[in-house]
Amino acid sequence: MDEHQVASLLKTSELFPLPKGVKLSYGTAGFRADATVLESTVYRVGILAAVRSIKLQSSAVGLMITASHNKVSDNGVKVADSDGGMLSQDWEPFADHLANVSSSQDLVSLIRDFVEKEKVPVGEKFAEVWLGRDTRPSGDLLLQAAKEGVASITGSVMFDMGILTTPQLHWMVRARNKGLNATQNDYFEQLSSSFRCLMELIPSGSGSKFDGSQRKLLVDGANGVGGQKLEDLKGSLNNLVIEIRNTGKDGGVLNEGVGADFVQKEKVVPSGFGSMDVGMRCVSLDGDADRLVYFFIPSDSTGNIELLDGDKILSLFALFIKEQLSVIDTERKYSRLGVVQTAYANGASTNYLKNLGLDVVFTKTGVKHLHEKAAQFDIGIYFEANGHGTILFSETLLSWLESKQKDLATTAKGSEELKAVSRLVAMSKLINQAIGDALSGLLLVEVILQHMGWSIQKWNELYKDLPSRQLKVKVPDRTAIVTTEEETEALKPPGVQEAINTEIAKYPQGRAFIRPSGTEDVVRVYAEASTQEKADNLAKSVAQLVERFLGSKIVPSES
Ligand code: 16G
Ligand code: MG
Repeated sequence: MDEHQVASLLKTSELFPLPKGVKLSYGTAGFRADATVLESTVYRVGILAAVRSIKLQSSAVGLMITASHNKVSDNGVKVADSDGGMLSQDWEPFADHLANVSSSQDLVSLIRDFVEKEKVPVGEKFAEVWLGRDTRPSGDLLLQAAKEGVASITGSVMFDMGILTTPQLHWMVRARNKGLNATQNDYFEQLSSSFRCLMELIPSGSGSKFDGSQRKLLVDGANGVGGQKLEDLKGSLNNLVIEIRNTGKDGGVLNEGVGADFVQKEKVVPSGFGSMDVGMRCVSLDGDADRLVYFFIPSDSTGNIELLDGDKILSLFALFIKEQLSVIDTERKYSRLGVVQTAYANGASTNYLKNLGLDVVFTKTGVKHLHEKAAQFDIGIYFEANGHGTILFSETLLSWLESKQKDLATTAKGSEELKAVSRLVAMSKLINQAIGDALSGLLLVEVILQHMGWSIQKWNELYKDLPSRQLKVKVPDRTAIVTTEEETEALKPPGVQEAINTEIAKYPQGRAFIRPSGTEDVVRVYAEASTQEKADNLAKSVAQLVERFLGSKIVPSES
């Protein structure tokens, strides 16, 4: 780093002092804090994104200011790596140091040491950073801070893409680095054209089962960005009527009583929905539209819903893909299909998937872990129960499919084989290959339901969820809990797992685990059992064990 670079960093960092007492961690998916204390962090993430881009030979890197599922004053910032995925995990410690170093001098030394150690050619190559932001008023100020950070690295180029869903920015970064068109219009065009293509491939018998009202989908936009973007996209979709509520434009508050996180955790009807919607197919997005869950209101509802979570979406996708593969690759020579879940996956879903004959593997919580595992298959489907997930197609499989499609188009026009291949190719374009994406996810669900000729109730019957309960426990030090890689068992503190096992053994179909949260200062407890009452009791006794072993208190308001 030359003098000019050092001077630039010293000058700009003075503008963004770190507020006293703030300690942040990149955590599972970026920095999160109240918008009022996040400016200096966002400025520093601007620096991080620029340095990362230079390290990757000036590939585009994304910086996203997000409004995921947290309350309206909370904000988040994260980096999209050059492949469109999450920031490479080996850069997370640098991100942590960068966010927490206090003086400008220390900040500069930290960057200088890192750049030297990692041999990042700062000053020789330029950086390219793509910026996206959420819908909140705080986004403006935070975006300015991000721009200052990027600009403080000599020779940086940046593209401000405005208000976006998080997956849109990830998609754009991926497309840009593949040399493809990467604007919002290109994103919409890819989604709508692959959706239309899949619609055209629906067997005539099933499609016709979808009468007028079945074509209607009610969307809960969490008062975030997703509903607004879907509003822009819906005009170019055929055979689907989309009614969007909670767009945030009618004064509703982001994530307050609405959205995927609320619906999945509380299992109650979100604001804006009610008795007039009984039986209708509904979907909830989260605030930055990187997750989705479906639900319907049963006729005897007293505020409760029937939830179709990430596991059920995954199961629908798996079934559809398996059906297509059975037509084109009977011996499964070319297409290893795998499913990735976490410990939070409902046991009934895992059984269902295994009974389909699928390879089911588990990783720890967090998109980056699931994504990495899914990429090891030819087709890897990953979903967390909370609605984060997508389907990854390997390059090898895609080129095999594309050449097969070409051959069949001349030799076997109109054949079932050609249709199956074409469906898979269109699917790989519809579903976001960079990260889970509520918009592309819901379009795929919709087209598959029409393909099957299924109502949401019929889809829900694939399997019946085992009753479950989640609790959180506030502890003095959540790092005292160390778990196995898949988070299903606690290795530390000594004795806690044995005590948990004793509790589990008391319940038919009992399953429970504890893990430290990666996003909040709590320990999470998950329990499953044959009835809701039993799942509640098991969760409670495991939470009490956490309390006993770690000297803590169960947070009264459960989530
Ligand atoms: C973040 C993760 C999500 C994970 C959740 C767990 C991404 C994009 N998001 O929201 O995958 O399920 O954290 O939170 O990676 P927890 O550690 O507090 O339970
Ligand atoms: Mg989110």
